[in-house]
Amino acid sequence: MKFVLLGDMNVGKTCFGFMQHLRQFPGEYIPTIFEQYNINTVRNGVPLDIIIMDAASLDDYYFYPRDYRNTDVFIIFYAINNRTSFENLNKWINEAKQYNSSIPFIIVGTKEDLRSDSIQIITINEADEFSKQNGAVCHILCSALLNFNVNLVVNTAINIVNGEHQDFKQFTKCF
Ligand SMILES: Nc1nc2c(ncn2[C@@H]2O[C@H](COP(=O)(O)OP(=O)(O)OP(=O)(O)O)[C@@H](O)[C@H]2O)c(=O)[nH]1
Ligand SMILES: [Mg+2]
Repeated sequence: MKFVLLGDMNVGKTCFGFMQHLRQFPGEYIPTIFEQYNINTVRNGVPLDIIIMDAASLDDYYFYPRDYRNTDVFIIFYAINNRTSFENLNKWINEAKQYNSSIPFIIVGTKEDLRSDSIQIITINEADEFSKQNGAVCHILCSALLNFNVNLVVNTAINIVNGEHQDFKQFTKCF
């Protein structure tokens, strides 16, 4: 299966990928140009290879050839303390839809650990509503720093590909 991470710079895509891949939160911020994380897991007793693609979100690299071939699910990120990144979700949804409008996508709010001390916070209701209106399959909140819901995002994406029932869990809404 192949999942592609999209979203503004600095929202935490690479930290998310690292937590999946190496179970480790990166010590310093390094803007990404192109990374691919390969994860080998087992699902219902069957080995499953997952590729997570993490591409640059800097506008300068906008024309860097992103490899969307065979994408199963787009995972589109915003940071809960960064309103611009939330407003730019439209841009990333369009990017995914322009490639292929039938590929499902989920919206993920990162840095959930900062909810209590941020002023510009995007509320859960607001983001749930936006995700529902814009055709996301689910909206999930996570924190790579605390390793909270990171696995849930990937498991949800796997479930979507397998057409399995989505559960309503804390900080997760599926539509
Ligand atoms: N508090 C908090 N900070 C985070 C979290 N995830 C990432 N960060 C911080 O956010 C910054 C950006 O993280 P990255 O994962 O590099 O962001 P990115 O989306 O890959 O950025 P680009 O590669 O430039 O597109 C770093 O300073 C991280 O330490 C999180 O869950 N909580
Ligand atoms: Mg990155």
